[in-house]
Amino acid sequence: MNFPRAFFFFFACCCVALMGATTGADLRGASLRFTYGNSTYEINENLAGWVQAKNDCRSRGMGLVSIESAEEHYAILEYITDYTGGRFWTSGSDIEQEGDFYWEATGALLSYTNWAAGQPNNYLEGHCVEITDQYAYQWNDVTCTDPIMYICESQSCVALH
Ligand SMILES: [Ca+2]
Ligand SMILES: [Ca+2]
Repeated sequence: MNFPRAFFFFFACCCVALMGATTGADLRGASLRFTYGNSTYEINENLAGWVQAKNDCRSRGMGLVSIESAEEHYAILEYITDYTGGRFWTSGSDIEQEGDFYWEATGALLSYTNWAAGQPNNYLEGHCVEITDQYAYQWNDVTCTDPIMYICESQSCVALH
């Protein structure tokens, strides 16, 4: 794919996502919205399993959050550490191949990680990645059906060029 085509592809995908985000004004359970860099985030206090959470983000033109840098991780932490005992889904999962964690929302393997000590440990078939107060808001792989809060993310077109 040459550059202009690649650019158009990403631009088009991104703008579709953005349109979804701006026209889907339904903020069911979206308790807090904030931006960092070129992304908009919504913290949802609804408790949902990972698949349901993913679908809820998608219904609003977003995806579960994908965390690509320490800067992004700590930007998000500024907003979630108020939730004492809080647990939050990310889009991270190794549901397809045990041990190969990827961001479901982007399709990319995890590059930056912030696993809690001893994680991921696949305890109780943990295939989905949460950020949890239990481990000082570091990452943990847990059972995907656990009903917990979740963070949606959408990227603006500016992010990709
Ligand atoms: Ca991100
Ligand atoms: Ca675990």
